[in-house]
Amino acid sequence: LKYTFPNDFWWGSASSATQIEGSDNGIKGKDIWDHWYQSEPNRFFDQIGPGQTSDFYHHYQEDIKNMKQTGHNSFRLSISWSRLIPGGKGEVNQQAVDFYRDVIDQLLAHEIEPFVNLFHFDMPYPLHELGGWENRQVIDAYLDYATIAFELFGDRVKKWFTFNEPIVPVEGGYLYDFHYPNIVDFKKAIQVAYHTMIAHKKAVQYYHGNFNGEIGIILNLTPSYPRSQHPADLKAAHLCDLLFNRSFLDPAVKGEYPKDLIELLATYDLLPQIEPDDEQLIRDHQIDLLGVNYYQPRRVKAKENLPNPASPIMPEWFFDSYDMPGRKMNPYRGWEIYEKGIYDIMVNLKDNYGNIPSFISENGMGVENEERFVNNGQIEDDYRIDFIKGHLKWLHKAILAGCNVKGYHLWTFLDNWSWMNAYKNRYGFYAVDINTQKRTAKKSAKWFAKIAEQNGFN
Ligand code: BGP
Repeated sequence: LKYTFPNDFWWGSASSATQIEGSDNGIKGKDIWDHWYQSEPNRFFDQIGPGQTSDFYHHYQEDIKNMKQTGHNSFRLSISWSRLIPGGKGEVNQQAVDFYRDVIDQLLAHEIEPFVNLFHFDMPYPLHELGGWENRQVIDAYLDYATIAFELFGDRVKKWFTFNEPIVPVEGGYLYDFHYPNIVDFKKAIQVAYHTMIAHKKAVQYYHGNFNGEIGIILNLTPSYPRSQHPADLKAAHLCDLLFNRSFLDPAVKGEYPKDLIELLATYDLLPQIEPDDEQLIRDHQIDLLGVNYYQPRRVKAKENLPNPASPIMPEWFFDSYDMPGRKMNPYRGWEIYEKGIYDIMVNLKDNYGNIPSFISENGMGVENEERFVNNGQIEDDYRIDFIKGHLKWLHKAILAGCNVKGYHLWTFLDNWSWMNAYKNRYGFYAVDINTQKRTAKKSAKWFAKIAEQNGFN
């Protein structure tokens, strides 16, 4: 084979609880998404909510068999905090314990290693009412939840993740308007990001002190490419990288925040409130494993006009985005496709982050109205096969260059509900008819089974 991957390479896919389980199934407390959908359905694409989604809650046995058929040796799920502990803190829901235990056991029985993530955008609503991540007490509630999850499932699960894309609730909820509570307040955004990192560190500290598996974090690393080598463009790309990547990457992997980031925040009076022991906590508890979600890069240039000082401070005060001429776009969803980005990320981790063990924890191609590609009862998603192949070629090149890459997970296994986009963008190896819950393998599922079995492709 032209592209052969290392032995024990992790082939699989990723999911999240809110997006596949169905909030209306089983006993579950409200999270912010249930609340937001119930109070403002018009915000959501086609007014479809998280109530049923792809009903993994009742179909997991079938889905796990299908994962096996699709060549999976690993699969990422998340635990829904508000299913496990419906009030956010306090009583544990035994029905949820039984459900997650059985999901994990079924995965193990099929020789699919469970990668379990604790938080995927789904703050329990009662904790949101206390201020969510703005409130330091919520860190204690998170640590209680993490501890309970480790104790309940830690005998079976050996790969844990504290957060998926922790920058996204910061951006979506406190700067732009695609997550609850959708307010614009840069200072709060920084506090929320900081508290999330403290929660992450406390979970890592507890896990390392009491368990023997590996624990990490999943970050959406978006390379910031400058328009030119002009110093002003380079500076713009650097600031963008500090805010959107290094704000989590550096403390998680190196145990410290970048000095330039601290200076930038200090200049604008944006530094968060900290407590005396935080510095040591951040310094001493590094991750074992880094998940990298990669969809598209950021194209950045120097600001053309100075920001209006009377307007609220935003990341865009420091750089402008631009549409690079000739860039390749996904015609079915509108995001840029730039396969080499995956290589650049991995080389950066090798050169600047101690070559930390890492893997692609999400990469995928969303397609609107994917039914149009049905032929003989199957979605012929050759575009997705090309997309995966293109990225895997660059990942392979990164491995040849010495990068410590352990695996590749597609986003996602089943077509699912996706936050404000609801069911608009389909990403799965399996199509799901949301009325009948019938699952149908796409062409890419069969192709992926083959490359996983061969451990590579030509
Ligand atoms: C990632 C999230 C996933 C998923 C994916 C696709 O950032 O971790 O949860 O939503 O993006 O997003 P979308 O459906 O909006 O295209």
